[in-house]
Amino acid sequence: MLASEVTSLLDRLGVAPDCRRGARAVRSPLTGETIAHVEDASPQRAAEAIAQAEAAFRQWRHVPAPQRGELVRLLGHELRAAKDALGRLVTIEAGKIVSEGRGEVQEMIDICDFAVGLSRQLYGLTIASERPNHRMMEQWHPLGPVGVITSFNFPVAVWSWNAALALVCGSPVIWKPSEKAPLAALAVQALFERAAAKAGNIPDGLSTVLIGGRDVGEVLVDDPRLPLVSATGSTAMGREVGTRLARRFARGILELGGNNASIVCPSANLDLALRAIAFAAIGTAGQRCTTLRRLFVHDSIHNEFVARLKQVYASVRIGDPLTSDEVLVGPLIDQAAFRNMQRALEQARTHGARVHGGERVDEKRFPNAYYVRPALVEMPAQTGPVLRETFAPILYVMTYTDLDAAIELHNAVAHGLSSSIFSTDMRETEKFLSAAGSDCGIANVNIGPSGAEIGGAFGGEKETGGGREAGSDAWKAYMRRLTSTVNYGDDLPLAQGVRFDI
Ligand code: UN1
Repeated sequence: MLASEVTSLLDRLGVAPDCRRGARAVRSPLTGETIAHVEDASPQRAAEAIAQAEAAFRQWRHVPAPQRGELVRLLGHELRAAKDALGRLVTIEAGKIVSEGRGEVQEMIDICDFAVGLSRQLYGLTIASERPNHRMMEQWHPLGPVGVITSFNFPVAVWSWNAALALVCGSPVIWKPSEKAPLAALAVQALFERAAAKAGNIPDGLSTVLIGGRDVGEVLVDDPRLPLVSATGSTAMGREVGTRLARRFARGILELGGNNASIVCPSANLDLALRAIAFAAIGTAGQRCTTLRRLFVHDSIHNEFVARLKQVYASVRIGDPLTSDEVLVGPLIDQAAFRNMQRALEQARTHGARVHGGERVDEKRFPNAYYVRPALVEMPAQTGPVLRETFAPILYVMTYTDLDAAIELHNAVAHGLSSSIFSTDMRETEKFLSAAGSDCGIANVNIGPSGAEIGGAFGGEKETGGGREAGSDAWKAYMRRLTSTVNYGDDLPLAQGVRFDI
Protein backbone atom coordinates (compact mmCIF):
# COMPACT_ATOMS: atom_id res chain seq x y z
CA MET A 1 0.00 0.00 0.00
CA LEU A 2 2.77 2.43 0.93
CA ALA A 3 4.76 1.22 -2.08
CA SER A 4 2.27 2.72 -4.53
CA GLU A 5 2.24 6.03 -2.69
CA VAL A 6 6.04 6.04 -2.76
CA THR A 7 5.98 5.38 -6.50
CA SER A 8 3.76 8.37 -7.10
CA LEU A 9 5.82 10.58 -4.77
CA LEU A 10 9.02 9.61 -6.59
CA ASP A 11 7.29 10.34 -9.92
CA ARG A 12 6.23 13.74 -8.65
CA LEU A 13 9.72 14.47 -7.36
CA GLY A 14 11.24 13.52 -10.72
CA VAL A 15 13.24 10.42 -9.72
CA ALA A 16 13.98 8.52 -12.93
CA PRO A 17 12.63 4.95 -13.12
CA ASP A 18 16.09 3.48 -13.72
CA CYS A 19 17.17 4.73 -10.25
CA ARG A 20 14.38 2.68 -8.73
CA ARG A 21 15.42 -0.85 -9.44
CA GLY A 22 18.15 -2.96 -7.91
CA ALA A 23 19.00 -5.45 -5.23
CA ARG A 24 18.65 -3.23 -2.18
CA ALA A 25 15.16 -3.30 -0.66
CA VAL A 26 14.05 -0.09 1.02
CA ARG A 27 11.74 -0.54 3.98
CA SER A 28 9.38 1.88 5.67
CA PRO A 29 9.59 1.89 9.46
CA LEU A 30 5.89 2.86 9.50
CA THR A 31 4.74 -0.63 8.53
CA GLY A 32 7.91 -2.62 7.92
CA GLU A 33 6.94 -3.18 4.29
CA THR A 34 9.28 -2.89 1.33
CA ILE A 35 8.52 0.34 -0.49
CA ALA A 36 11.09 0.31 -3.31
CA HIS A 37 14.34 -1.18 -4.56
CA VAL A 38 17.52 0.67 -5.37
CA GLU A 39 20.93 -0.27 -6.70
CA ASP A 40 24.15 0.16 -4.72
CA ALA A 41 26.94 2.07 -6.43
CA SER A 42 29.78 -0.20 -7.51
CA PRO A 43 33.34 0.72 -6.46
CA GLN A 44 33.89 1.59 -10.10
CA ARG A 45 30.93 3.99 -10.12
CA ALA A 46 32.25 5.58 -6.91
CA ALA A 47 35.67 6.13 -8.47
CA GLU A 48 34.03 7.60 -11.57
CA ALA A 49 31.95 9.98 -9.44
CA ILE A 50 35.06 11.22 -7.64
CA ALA A 51 36.87 11.79 -10.93
CA GLN A 52 33.84 13.69 -12.23
CA ALA A 53 33.67 15.79 -9.06
CA GLU A 54 37.32 16.66 -9.43
CA ALA A 55 36.75 17.77 -13.02
CA ALA A 56 33.68 19.74 -11.92
CA PHE A 57 35.78 21.45 -9.26
CA ARG A 58 38.23 22.73 -11.86
CA GLN A 59 35.36 24.58 -13.54
CA TRP A 60 33.25 25.50 -10.55
CA ARG A 61 36.04 27.24 -8.67
CA HIS A 62 36.21 29.83 -11.47
CA VAL A 63 32.50 30.65 -11.28
CA PRO A 64 32.04 33.79 -9.14
CA ALA A 65 30.57 32.95 -5.76
CA PRO A 66 27.37 35.01 -6.25
CA GLN A 67 26.70 33.01 -9.43
CA ARG A 68 27.27 29.80 -7.50
CA GLY A 69 24.73 31.20 -5.06
CA GLU A 70 22.24 31.49 -7.91
CA LEU A 71 22.29 27.70 -8.30
CA VAL A 72 21.60 27.30 -4.59
CA ARG A 73 18.79 29.87 -4.86
CA LEU A 74 17.20 27.74 -7.59
CA LEU A 75 17.66 24.61 -5.45
CA GLY A 76 15.83 26.36 -2.61
CA HIS A 77 13.07 27.22 -5.08
CA GLU A 78 12.70 23.54 -6.09
CA LEU A 79 12.64 22.53 -2.44
CA ARG A 80 9.89 25.05 -1.68
CA ALA A 81 7.77 23.65 -4.50
CA ALA A 82 8.45 20.06 -3.37
CA LYS A 83 8.08 20.63 0.37
CA ASP A 84 4.94 18.54 0.86
CA ALA A 85 6.01 15.63 -1.34
CA LEU A 86 9.56 15.43 -0.03
CA GLY A 87 8.41 15.89 3.57
CA ARG A 88 5.98 13.02 3.15
CA LEU A 89 8.68 10.82 1.65
CA VAL A 90 10.85 11.61 4.70
CA THR A 91 7.96 10.57 6.95
CA ILE A 92 7.53 7.29 5.08
CA GLU A 93 11.24 6.50 4.95
CA ALA A 94 12.43 7.74 8.36
CA GLY A 95 9.17 7.46 10.34
CA LYS A 96 9.02 11.00 11.69
CA ILE A 97 5.65 12.73 12.05
CA VAL A 98 4.34 14.73 9.09
CA SER A 99 5.05 18.12 10.63
CA GLU A 100 8.64 17.08 11.34
CA GLY A 101 9.06 15.70 7.82
CA ARG A 102 7.97 19.06 6.44
CA GLY A 103 10.13 20.81 9.04
CA GLU A 104 13.14 18.91 7.78
CA VAL A 105 12.54 20.24 4.26
CA GLN A 106 12.06 23.73 5.69
CA GLU A 107 15.47 23.37 7.30
CA MET A 108 16.87 22.68 3.80
CA ILE A 109 15.15 25.76 2.40
CA ASP A 110 16.51 27.85 5.27
CA ILE A 111 20.10 26.79 4.70
CA CYS A 112 19.73 27.49 0.97
CA ASP A 113 18.58 31.04 1.80
CA PHE A 114 21.47 31.41 4.23
CA ALA A 115 23.97 30.16 1.66
CA VAL A 116 22.67 32.49 -1.06
CA GLY A 117 23.33 35.48 1.22
CA LEU A 118 26.67 34.01 2.16
CA SER A 119 27.67 33.77 -1.51
CA ARG A 120 28.27 37.52 -1.40
CA GLN A 121 29.92 37.45 2.01
CA LEU A 122 32.83 35.02 1.84
CA TYR A 123 34.86 37.68 3.52
CA GLY A 124 38.59 37.64 3.96
CA LEU A 125 40.67 40.04 6.05
CA THR A 126 43.23 42.73 5.55
CA ILE A 127 45.91 42.52 8.20
CA ALA A 128 48.27 45.30 9.35
CA SER A 129 51.81 44.48 8.24
CA GLU A 130 54.81 45.38 10.41
CA ARG A 131 56.82 46.14 7.27
CA PRO A 132 56.61 49.52 5.48
CA ASN A 133 54.87 49.47 2.08
CA HIS A 134 53.50 46.00 2.65
CA ARG A 135 49.93 44.78 2.82
CA MET A 136 48.78 41.48 4.25
CA MET A 137 45.53 39.80 3.46
CA GLU A 138 43.64 36.62 3.89
CA GLN A 139 41.56 35.13 1.11
CA TRP A 140 39.24 32.13 1.08
CA HIS A 141 39.41 29.80 -1.93
CA PRO A 142 37.37 26.72 -2.81
CA LEU A 143 38.75 23.61 -1.15
CA GLY A 144 37.84 20.76 -3.50
CA PRO A 145 35.26 17.96 -3.65
CA VAL A 146 33.57 17.17 -0.36
CA GLY A 147 32.28 13.74 0.75
CA VAL A 148 29.09 13.85 2.81
CA ILE A 149 27.92 10.81 4.79
CA THR A 150 24.52 11.16 6.45
CA SER A 151 22.36 9.15 8.78
CA PHE A 152 18.72 7.95 8.58
CA ASN A 153 17.22 10.31 11.13
CA PHE A 154 17.75 13.53 9.17
CA PRO A 155 18.00 11.86 5.78
CA VAL A 156 18.07 15.07 3.72
CA ALA A 157 18.60 18.16 5.93
CA VAL A 158 22.12 17.24 7.00
CA TRP A 159 23.16 16.90 3.35
CA SER A 160 21.78 20.36 2.67
CA TRP A 161 23.69 21.99 5.55
CA ASN A 162 26.86 20.72 3.93
CA ALA A 163 25.93 20.97 0.26
CA ALA A 164 24.42 24.48 0.26
CA LEU A 165 27.58 25.87 1.89
CA ALA A 166 30.01 23.73 -0.11
CA LEU A 167 28.40 24.73 -3.41
CA VAL A 168 28.57 28.48 -2.78
CA CYS A 169 32.11 28.00 -1.48
CA GLY A 170 33.04 26.39 -4.82
CA SER A 171 33.24 22.76 -3.74
CA PRO A 172 31.40 19.85 -5.43
CA VAL A 173 29.62 17.33 -3.19
CA ILE A 174 29.47 13.54 -3.25
CA TRP A 175 26.81 12.16 -0.95
CA LYS A 176 26.48 8.75 0.61
CA PRO A 177 23.08 8.77 2.30
CA SER A 178 22.07 6.25 4.93
CA GLU A 179 21.25 2.89 3.38
CA LYS A 180 18.07 3.06 5.48
CA ALA A 181 16.87 6.18 3.67
CA PRO A 182 18.14 6.30 0.07
CA LEU A 183 14.86 7.36 -1.60
CA ALA A 184 14.73 10.85 -0.11
CA ALA A 185 18.35 11.30 -1.24
CA LEU A 186 17.48 10.28 -4.81
CA ALA A 187 14.59 12.74 -4.71
CA VAL A 188 16.87 15.56 -3.55
CA GLN A 189 19.34 14.72 -6.31
CA ALA A 190 16.48 14.93 -8.85
CA LEU A 191 15.54 18.37 -7.47
CA PHE A 192 19.18 19.44 -7.65
CA GLU A 193 19.35 18.35 -11.28
CA ARG A 194 16.22 20.33 -12.06
CA ALA A 195 17.77 23.42 -10.44
CA ALA A 196 21.02 22.82 -12.35
CA ALA A 197 19.15 22.56 -15.67
CA LYS A 198 17.43 25.88 -14.94
CA ALA A 199 20.72 27.53 -13.94
CA GLY A 200 22.48 26.28 -17.10
CA ASN A 201 26.22 25.68 -17.56
CA ILE A 202 26.53 23.54 -14.47
CA PRO A 203 29.34 20.96 -14.74
CA ASP A 204 28.42 17.28 -14.51
CA GLY A 205 29.35 15.73 -11.21
CA LEU A 206 28.87 18.88 -9.14
CA SER A 207 26.49 16.91 -6.94
CA THR A 208 26.33 13.11 -6.92
CA VAL A 209 24.54 10.51 -4.81
CA LEU A 210 26.17 7.15 -4.20
CA ILE A 211 23.81 4.63 -2.64
CA GLY A 212 25.46 1.91 -0.62
CA GLY A 213 26.71 0.61 2.65
CA ARG A 214 29.92 0.98 4.56
CA ASP A 215 32.16 0.09 1.59
CA VAL A 216 30.96 3.14 -0.36
CA GLY A 217 31.55 5.36 2.66
CA GLU A 218 35.07 3.97 2.92
CA VAL A 219 35.83 4.93 -0.66
CA LEU A 220 34.98 8.55 0.17
CA VAL A 221 36.92 8.52 3.43
CA ASP A 222 40.07 7.10 1.86
CA ASP A 223 40.24 8.89 -1.50
CA PRO A 224 42.99 11.54 -1.55
CA ARG A 225 41.01 13.60 -4.05
CA LEU A 226 38.48 14.50 -1.33
CA PRO A 227 40.11 17.03 1.02
CA LEU A 228 37.07 17.08 3.32
CA VAL A 229 34.58 14.48 4.51
CA SER A 230 31.60 15.43 6.64
CA ALA A 231 30.15 12.45 8.51
CA THR A 232 27.10 12.16 10.75
CA GLY A 233 26.46 9.00 12.73
CA SER A 234 27.65 6.98 15.70
CA THR A 235 30.76 7.71 17.71
CA ALA A 236 32.16 4.32 16.66
CA MET A 237 31.77 5.30 13.01
CA GLY A 238 33.26 8.74 13.64
CA ARG A 239 36.25 7.33 15.47
CA GLU A 240 37.10 5.23 12.45
CA VAL A 241 36.38 7.98 9.92
CA GLY A 242 38.40 10.52 11.92
CA THR A 243 41.39 8.21 12.23
CA ARG A 244 41.39 7.36 8.54
CA LEU A 245 41.07 11.01 7.53
CA ALA A 246 43.91 11.95 9.87
CA ARG A 247 46.13 9.34 8.24
CA ARG A 248 45.87 11.18 4.93
CA PHE A 249 45.72 14.68 6.55
CA ALA A 250 42.22 15.32 5.26
CA ARG A 251 39.72 17.44 7.10
CA GLY A 252 36.69 15.99 8.80
CA ILE A 253 33.46 17.51 10.03
CA LEU A 254 32.25 14.93 12.52
CA GLU A 255 28.77 15.09 14.02
CA LEU A 256 28.44 12.04 16.21
CA GLY A 257 25.44 12.26 18.43
CA GLY A 258 24.95 13.36 21.97
CA ASN A 259 23.89 12.46 25.46
CA ASN A 260 22.09 15.73 25.96
CA ALA A 261 20.77 16.96 29.29
CA SER A 262 18.59 19.70 30.74
CA ILE A 263 18.47 21.14 34.23
CA VAL A 264 15.14 22.28 35.71
CA CYS A 265 15.67 24.91 38.42
CA PRO A 266 13.19 25.92 41.14
CA SER A 267 12.43 29.28 39.48
CA ALA A 268 11.56 27.71 36.10
CA ASN A 269 8.26 28.23 34.35
CA LEU A 270 7.20 24.61 34.73
CA ASP A 271 4.41 24.71 32.15
CA LEU A 272 6.89 25.85 29.54
CA ALA A 273 9.53 23.37 30.73
CA LEU A 274 7.05 20.50 30.48
CA ARG A 275 6.23 21.25 26.85
CA ALA A 276 9.85 21.83 25.91
CA ILE A 277 10.99 18.63 27.57
CA ALA A 278 8.22 16.59 25.96
CA PHE A 279 9.23 17.77 22.48
CA ALA A 280 12.94 17.31 23.13
CA ALA A 281 12.71 13.86 24.72
CA ILE A 282 9.77 12.28 22.90
CA GLY A 283 9.84 14.08 19.52
CA THR A 284 11.21 12.12 16.54
CA ALA A 285 10.78 9.07 18.81
CA GLY A 286 14.02 10.02 20.54
CA GLN A 287 15.98 9.62 17.31
CA ARG A 288 17.65 13.02 17.01
CA CYS A 289 21.26 13.48 17.90
CA THR A 290 19.99 16.45 19.90
CA THR A 291 17.29 14.45 21.73
CA LEU A 292 17.04 15.13 25.45
CA ARG A 293 18.25 12.01 27.25
CA ARG A 294 19.06 13.16 30.81
CA LEU A 295 17.07 15.47 33.07
CA PHE A 296 18.19 16.96 36.38
CA VAL A 297 15.27 18.34 38.41
CA HIS A 298 15.75 20.37 41.61
CA ASP A 299 14.58 18.37 44.62
CA SER A 300 12.15 21.11 45.73
CA ILE A 301 10.05 20.64 42.57
CA HIS A 302 11.03 17.09 41.63
CA ASN A 303 7.94 15.17 42.75
CA GLU A 304 5.41 17.59 41.33
CA PHE A 305 7.25 17.92 38.02
CA VAL A 306 7.90 14.22 37.53
CA ALA A 307 4.22 13.48 38.23
CA ARG A 308 3.29 15.85 35.40
CA LEU A 309 5.86 14.30 33.09
CA LYS A 310 4.48 10.83 33.81
CA GLN A 311 1.04 12.00 32.69
CA VAL A 312 2.45 13.27 29.42
CA TYR A 313 4.34 10.01 28.85
CA ALA A 314 1.26 7.93 29.59
CA SER A 315 -1.01 9.91 27.29
CA VAL A 316 1.11 10.93 24.30
CA ARG A 317 -0.33 9.55 21.07
CA ILE A 318 1.83 6.89 19.38
CA GLY A 319 1.26 5.34 15.97
CA ASP A 320 1.47 5.63 12.23
CA PRO A 321 1.83 9.40 11.71
CA LEU A 322 0.11 9.20 8.31
CA THR A 323 -3.15 8.27 9.99
CA SER A 324 -3.59 11.32 12.23
CA ASP A 325 -2.01 14.70 12.94
CA GLU A 326 -2.51 13.96 16.63
CA VAL A 327 0.13 11.24 16.55
CA LEU A 328 3.28 12.71 18.11
CA VAL A 329 5.45 9.57 18.24
CA GLY A 330 6.20 7.51 15.16
CA PRO A 331 8.11 4.23 15.05
CA LEU A 332 11.71 3.39 15.82
CA ILE A 333 13.71 2.88 12.66
CA ASP A 334 14.05 -0.92 12.99
CA GLN A 335 14.23 -3.98 15.19
CA ALA A 336 17.85 -3.32 16.16
CA ALA A 337 16.83 0.08 17.56
CA PHE A 338 14.02 -1.56 19.52
CA ARG A 339 16.39 -4.17 20.97
CA ASN A 340 18.91 -1.50 21.96
CA MET A 341 16.18 0.37 23.76
CA GLN A 342 15.03 -2.72 25.65
CA ARG A 343 18.62 -3.56 26.59
CA ALA A 344 19.17 -0.06 27.99
CA LEU A 345 15.96 -0.27 30.04
CA GLU A 346 16.95 -3.69 31.40
CA GLN A 347 20.33 -2.32 32.44
CA ALA A 348 18.72 0.73 34.01
CA ARG A 349 16.59 -1.59 36.16
CA THR A 350 19.71 -3.32 37.43
CA HIS A 351 20.97 0.14 38.44
CA GLY A 352 17.86 0.72 40.57
CA ALA A 353 15.68 2.52 38.04
CA ARG A 354 11.93 2.89 38.12
CA VAL A 355 10.84 2.60 34.48
CA HIS A 356 7.56 4.07 33.24
CA GLY A 357 6.61 3.06 29.69
CA GLY A 358 9.11 1.71 27.17
CA GLU A 359 6.95 -1.17 25.99
CA ARG A 360 6.13 -2.04 22.41
CA VAL A 361 2.71 -0.93 21.17
CA ASP A 362 0.60 -1.88 18.14
CA GLU A 363 2.63 -5.06 17.73
CA LYS A 364 -0.34 -7.09 16.45
CA ARG A 365 -1.19 -4.53 13.81
CA PHE A 366 2.43 -3.97 12.79
CA PRO A 367 4.46 -7.13 13.47
CA ASN A 368 7.35 -5.74 11.41
CA ALA A 369 7.31 -2.16 12.68
CA TYR A 370 8.55 -1.03 16.08
CA TYR A 371 6.34 1.43 17.90
CA VAL A 372 7.12 2.03 21.56
CA ARG A 373 5.74 4.06 24.40
CA PRO A 374 8.48 6.55 25.30
CA ALA A 375 10.20 5.61 28.56
CA LEU A 376 10.51 7.89 31.56
CA VAL A 377 13.14 6.39 33.81
CA GLU A 378 13.66 7.57 37.38
CA MET A 379 17.31 6.96 38.22
CA PRO A 380 18.88 7.06 41.68
CA ALA A 381 22.20 8.14 40.14
CA GLN A 382 23.92 8.82 36.82
CA THR A 383 25.20 5.29 36.21
CA GLY A 384 25.03 2.45 33.67
CA PRO A 385 23.10 3.22 30.48
CA VAL A 386 22.61 6.87 31.50
CA LEU A 387 26.23 7.43 30.55
CA ARG A 388 25.76 6.49 26.91
CA GLU A 389 23.58 7.48 23.99
CA THR A 390 20.77 5.04 23.20
CA PHE A 391 19.01 6.15 20.03
CA ALA A 392 15.48 5.74 21.35
CA PRO A 393 12.97 7.72 23.45
CA ILE A 394 14.38 7.13 26.93
CA LEU A 395 14.55 10.04 29.37
CA TYR A 396 16.55 9.38 32.54
CA VAL A 397 15.39 11.67 35.35
CA MET A 398 17.59 12.49 38.33
CA THR A 399 17.26 14.92 41.18
CA TYR A 400 19.73 17.58 42.34
CA THR A 401 20.14 20.04 45.19
CA ASP A 402 23.17 22.14 44.26
CA LEU A 403 23.50 23.69 40.79
CA ASP A 404 27.30 23.44 40.68
CA ALA A 405 27.09 19.73 41.39
CA ALA A 406 24.36 19.35 38.76
CA ILE A 407 26.56 21.07 36.16
CA GLU A 408 29.42 18.71 37.08
CA LEU A 409 27.15 15.73 36.49
CA HIS A 410 25.76 17.32 33.37
CA ASN A 411 29.27 17.46 31.90
CA ALA A 412 30.37 14.05 33.17
CA VAL A 413 29.51 12.12 29.99
CA ALA A 414 31.48 11.35 26.85
CA HIS A 415 29.43 13.44 24.42
CA GLY A 416 29.14 17.23 24.25
CA LEU A 417 26.49 18.15 21.69
CA SER A 418 23.56 20.04 23.22
CA SER A 419 22.15 21.09 26.57
CA SER A 420 19.70 23.41 28.25
CA ILE A 421 18.63 24.98 31.52
CA PHE A 422 15.12 25.99 32.63
CA SER A 423 15.36 28.92 35.04
CA THR A 424 14.29 32.53 35.41
CA ASP A 425 17.22 33.33 37.71
CA MET A 426 19.87 35.01 35.58
CA ARG A 427 22.65 34.00 37.94
CA GLU A 428 21.80 30.38 37.19
CA THR A 429 21.33 30.80 33.45
CA GLU A 430 24.51 32.86 33.04
CA LYS A 431 26.49 30.33 35.06
CA PHE A 432 25.21 27.58 32.77
CA LEU A 433 26.34 29.53 29.69
CA SER A 434 29.69 30.54 31.21
CA ALA A 435 33.13 29.02 30.73
CA ALA A 436 32.47 26.90 33.81
CA GLY A 437 28.99 25.88 32.65
CA SER A 438 27.78 23.45 29.99
CA ASP A 439 30.67 21.94 28.03
CA CYS A 440 28.54 21.33 24.93
CA GLY A 441 28.59 22.98 21.50
CA ILE A 442 25.01 24.12 22.09
CA ALA A 443 23.61 25.45 25.38
CA ASN A 444 20.07 26.83 25.54
CA VAL A 445 17.95 28.67 28.09
CA ASN A 446 14.26 27.92 28.55
CA ILE A 447 14.06 25.73 25.47
CA GLY A 448 15.10 22.09 25.06
CA PRO A 449 18.38 20.94 23.50
CA SER A 450 16.88 19.93 20.12
CA GLY A 451 15.36 21.81 17.23
CA ALA A 452 18.21 24.19 16.41
CA GLU A 453 17.82 26.82 13.70
CA ILE A 454 20.29 26.83 10.83
CA GLY A 455 21.72 30.30 11.62
CA GLY A 456 23.97 29.06 14.42
CA ALA A 457 26.91 26.70 14.09
CA PHE A 458 25.67 23.16 14.77
CA GLY A 459 27.86 20.54 16.41
CA GLY A 460 29.59 19.70 19.64
CA GLU A 461 32.63 18.75 21.64
CA LYS A 462 34.26 15.58 23.00
CA GLU A 463 32.87 12.38 21.48
CA THR A 464 30.41 14.42 19.44
CA GLY A 465 33.41 14.96 17.18
CA GLY A 466 34.08 18.70 17.24
CA GLY A 467 32.64 19.54 13.81
CA ARG A 468 30.43 22.53 13.11
CA GLU A 469 27.90 22.74 10.31
CA ALA A 470 25.25 25.16 9.02
CA GLY A 471 25.36 28.76 10.28
CA SER A 472 27.84 31.24 11.72
CA ASP A 473 31.26 30.75 10.09
CA ALA A 474 30.88 27.00 9.45
CA TRP A 475 31.42 27.81 5.75
CA LYS A 476 35.14 28.21 6.37
CA ALA A 477 35.51 24.42 6.63
CA TYR A 478 34.65 24.12 2.91
CA MET A 479 37.35 26.58 1.82
CA ARG A 480 41.09 26.89 2.04
CA ARG A 481 42.67 29.93 3.63
CA LEU A 482 45.36 31.83 1.75
CA THR A 483 47.51 34.34 3.61
CA SER A 484 49.30 36.77 1.27
CA THR A 485 51.85 39.51 1.84
CA VAL A 486 52.29 42.07 -0.93
CA ASN A 487 55.29 44.41 -1.13
CA TYR A 488 54.44 47.55 -3.09
CA GLY A 489 57.71 49.36 -2.27
CA ASP A 490 61.27 49.14 -3.59
CA ASP A 491 62.92 48.01 -0.35
CA LEU A 492 62.98 44.57 1.18
CA PRO A 493 62.54 44.98 4.93
CA LEU A 494 62.41 41.54 6.55
CA ALA A 495 59.94 40.58 9.25
CA GLN A 496 61.14 40.41 12.86
CA GLY A 497 63.95 42.88 11.93
CA VAL A 498 66.10 40.12 10.45
CA ARG A 499 69.15 41.39 8.47
CA PHE A 500 70.30 39.48 5.41
CA ASP A 501 72.47 41.86 3.35
CA ILE A 502 74.07 40.27 0.33
C1 UN1 B 1 20.45 15.33 13.95
O1 UN1 B 1 19.73 14.75 14.75
O2 UN1 B 1 21.33 14.70 13.31
O3 UN1 B 1 18.72 20.62 16.20
C2 UN1 B 1 20.31 16.75 13.59
C3 UN1 B 1 18.00 19.72 15.76
C4 UN1 B 1 17.85 19.60 14.25
C5 UN1 B 1 18.97 18.83 13.69
C6 UN1 B 1 19.23 17.49 14.31
N1 UN1 B 1 17.84 20.93 13.69
O4 UN1 B 1 17.37 18.95 16.47
